[in-house]
Amino acid sequence: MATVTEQLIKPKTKLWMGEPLKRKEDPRLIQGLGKFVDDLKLPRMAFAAILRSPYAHAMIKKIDASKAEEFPGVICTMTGEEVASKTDPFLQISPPPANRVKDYCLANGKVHFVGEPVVAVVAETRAIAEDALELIEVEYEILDHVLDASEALSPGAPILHEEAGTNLAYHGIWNYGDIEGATRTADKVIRAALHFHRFSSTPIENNVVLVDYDKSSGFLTIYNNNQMPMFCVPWLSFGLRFPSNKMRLVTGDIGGGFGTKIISYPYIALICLLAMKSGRPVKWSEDRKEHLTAANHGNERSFYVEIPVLKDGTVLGIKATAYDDCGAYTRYEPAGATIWAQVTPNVYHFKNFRMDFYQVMTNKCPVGPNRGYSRMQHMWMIERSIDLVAKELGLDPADVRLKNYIQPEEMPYETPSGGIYDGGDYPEMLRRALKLINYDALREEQTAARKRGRFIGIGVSTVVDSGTNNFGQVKILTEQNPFSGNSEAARVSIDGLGQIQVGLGTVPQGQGHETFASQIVADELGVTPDQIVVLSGFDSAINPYSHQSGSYASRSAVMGTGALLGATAKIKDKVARIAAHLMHSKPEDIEFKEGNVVDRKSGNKLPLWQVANVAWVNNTYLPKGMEPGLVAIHFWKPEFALPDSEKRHNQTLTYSPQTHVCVVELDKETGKFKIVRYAIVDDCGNQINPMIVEGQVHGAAAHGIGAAMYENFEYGQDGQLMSSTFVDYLIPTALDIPNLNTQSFTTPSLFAPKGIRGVGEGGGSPLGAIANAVEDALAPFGVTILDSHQNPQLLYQLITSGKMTNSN
Ligand code: MCN
Repeated sequence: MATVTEQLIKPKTKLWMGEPLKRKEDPRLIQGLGKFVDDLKLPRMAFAAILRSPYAHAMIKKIDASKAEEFPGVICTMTGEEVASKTDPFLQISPPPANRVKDYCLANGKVHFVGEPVVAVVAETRAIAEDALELIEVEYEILDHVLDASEALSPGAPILHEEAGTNLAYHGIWNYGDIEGATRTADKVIRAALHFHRFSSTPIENNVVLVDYDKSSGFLTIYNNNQMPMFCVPWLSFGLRFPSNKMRLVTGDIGGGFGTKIISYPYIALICLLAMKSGRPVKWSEDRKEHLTAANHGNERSFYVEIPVLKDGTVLGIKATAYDDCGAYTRYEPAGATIWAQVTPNVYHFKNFRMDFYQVMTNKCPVGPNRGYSRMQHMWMIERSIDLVAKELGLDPADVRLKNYIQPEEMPYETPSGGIYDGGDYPEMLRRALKLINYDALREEQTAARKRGRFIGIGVSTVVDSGTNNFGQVKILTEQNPFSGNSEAARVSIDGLGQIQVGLGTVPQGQGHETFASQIVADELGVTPDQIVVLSGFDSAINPYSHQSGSYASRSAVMGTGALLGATAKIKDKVARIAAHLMHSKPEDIEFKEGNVVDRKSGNKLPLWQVANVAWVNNTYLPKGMEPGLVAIHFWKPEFALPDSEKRHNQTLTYSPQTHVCVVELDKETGKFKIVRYAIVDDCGNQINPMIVEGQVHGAAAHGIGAAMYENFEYGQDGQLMSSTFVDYLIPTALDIPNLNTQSFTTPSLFAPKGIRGVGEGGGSPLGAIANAVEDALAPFGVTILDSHQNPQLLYQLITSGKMTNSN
C-alpha cells in the first residue's frame, strides 16, 4: 500500500475526465460486498406484510383483523381507518379538483386498484406476518370499475375518488404557431390513432424499507432504497405530521431504480407508522409480484394525431390529443402531463404544434416515473408519425428525417414551448448510424430478400432526451406547487493527512457516481482518482443534499459536476491562500499539480498534504484570522425560469440526442421477429467516463428493446393484472439483446458544466426504431403499426387476417 506522500506525488500526465476508468463501485458489487437495505439487521427487528385489494374497485364494508392479532408471533396490525386517524393524506400536486384526492398509505373505506394495500401486519418473522394476512377478514362491496382513460372521462363512468368528483387529473392545451393554417396549406394531412402501452422497470432489487423509531430522541431513521429520498421528506413530514428535522434517511447500495423508486413514500410512511406503533424496528421487503402489481407502472397513453405535410416530406406541424392513463392515484402525477413538453418537437423543425392533453385516473396501478418518463411516449408518437409521413408520401424515412431535422448551425435552438437545445448535429448522427448498418446495401438486400419470401425491416428513430429537469414545470399544474428549478449538493474535504473525501447528494443506483466524481475532483485538485474517496450510498446525517437531490432525469453527471466544481473551487481557494502565505507568493499564482501546490512564478512547491496539515493541526502557520479546516459544501443550481402564461420555458438544462437504427427479420408464419442488426449513435456532450457512458447506452437500449418486444402490463376485463409475475411479464435476458453497434459523437453542451449532457435514459429510442422496423418488414402486407408493443401473436393475426393495424 502506497504511503500518503507516495500516492500524492504520483505524476498526473492527463486529464482524468474522458478516461474510461473501471468503476470504483464494481469490486465491491461483484464480490457480493454491496450493502443493500435488506442486508441490514437491527436488534429486535420485526417484519411487516401487507394485505392487498383483490378487486379493482370496491367499498371496504368491514375489516376484522382480530384473528391475525391473536396469531402467535404477531405484534400488531394496522388498517386504513387507523392510518386516517393518525396521518394526513399525501400532498397532491394536481390542480383542483383532483388535488382533493385522499391518498393514504392504506386504503381508507375504498379500494381503487388490484393490489392496493388494505391491512398491514407486523410480526416476529416475515413468514408469520405473511401467514397472519390469511386470517384477516375483509368484507367488500364490489363497484363498477373503469380501465380505459377515455372511457373514464365519459358521462356515467365510475368515479374513483368521490372527493375529487372527477377522474380527470389534469387537462392542458399547448398551442404554438398556427396548426390550423398549416393544415389548410398542407398537401396532405396524415391521421393516426396511436397507443403507447403500459410497462415499467424491473430493478433487480424491489422496494425495501426499514424504520427505526428512537422513542427517547424522537428520531425516525428510515433505511430505504428510494432514489430521491430527501424529495420525499416533505410528503412524509406533512403526511405523518412528523418534523422533518427528526428524520434521517439512509440508502445503501441500490439495486437499480430506473424511476420506479422515486415514489415509494406510501410504503415508507406505512413502515414509519408501524415502527412507531410496535415500538420495534420494522422491515418490509416487497416481493416481485407486489412490485409488478402495485409499485408503479409507466404512463400508458393514447394519441389522436394529425400531421400536415408537404409532398416533399416537410412536416408542417403536429396536432394531437392525448389521453394519459395515470392509474388510481396521481402521486408524482400529473407531472408527466407536462414533462413530455420538454422534448416536443423532438429533433424536428416544425413550429406549429397543438397538444390537447388529458390525464385521467383509472382502476389500475398508479403510474410513476420510469426511464424516459413521459417523454418517450411522445417521442415514440413523433417517430411513428415521421414514418407514417414517409410511407404515405412514398419517401425514404431516413430522407424525411434529414429534411426535417433541426440543423447544427441553428444551435442553441429554441423550441415552440421554450426549450433551448444545447447543441447537437442530428443529420451527422443519422448519417453515421446508417453507415454502421450499411443502409444503402441493406435496402437492396431487403428488396432481394422479399422476392425470396424473407421479410427484413429497417427502422430509424432519433430522440432528444432531456437531462436535469426544471421542476418549474409543475407550476403549469398550479402555481401553488412549492418547488421549481433544480439543485444539487456536494462536499469536498481534505483532512489533516491530506486525504480527500467527497460526499454527494446524488443517491446512485448503479450509475457509477463514485467513479465520475473521483475523475472530476482529481482533475481539479491535481491528484489521481484513486486518491479520492467518494462516500457510497446516501445518508442524510452525513451526505450533503438538497431536497432535489437524487438520481433521476439524467441529471447527476451534470448537477453533480456543478456541485463538485463549486466545492473544489472553495477548497482550492483556501489551499491557495494558505500556500501563498507559506511560500510568500500570491494565491492567484498557485496551481495544483501532481499532488503539489505550485507557485507558477517561482516554481516553489509544497505537497498538498502539508498545506492540509497546516489547515487542520499545524494551524499557527495559518494566515492571521483564517478559520482552520478544509471542508467545503457547495449547492449548485442551473439558472432556470418559470413558465410563462403560454407554458413556455426552458424545461431542462441538457438535451441529448440518440439515433437508433434497428434491422429486424420477421417470420410471416409466426409473426415472430428477431433483431439482426442494431446501431446506436449517441451524443451526451463531453463524456466524463466513456466506459460508463457506453454501459448506460447499452442499458437504456436493452430497456427499450424489452419494452418494445416483451414487457406489457395487461389487465383483464375484471381489472386483474394478467402479467403480474415474470412468467407473464416477460423481460429480456442478455441473450435476447442483440449485439449493439454503438458509436459516440460529441458536441459539447453549450450550457452545462464542462460541456456535459445527461445520458442515463436514452429516450426510449428502441420503441420507435423497432415499431418502424416491424412496419417496414410488413410493408408487403400493407400493415400499419399503431401500438408501441410488438406482440408476435397480434402481428401474425395482422398478416393472416388482412386487418391492417395493430391498434387495440
Ligand atoms: N456520464 C458520463 N459523461 C456524461 C454523462 C454521464 O460519464 N456526459 C456517466 C456518469 O458516470 C453518470 C452516468 O453516466 O454517473 C449516468 O449519468 P446521468 O445521465 O447524469 O444519469 P444519472 O446518474 O442521474 O442517473 C439517472 C439515470 C436515469 S434517469 C435512469 S431512469 C437510470 C439511469 O440513470 N436508472 C439506472 N441509468 C441507470 N443505471 C443503473 N445501473 N441503474 C439505474 O437504476
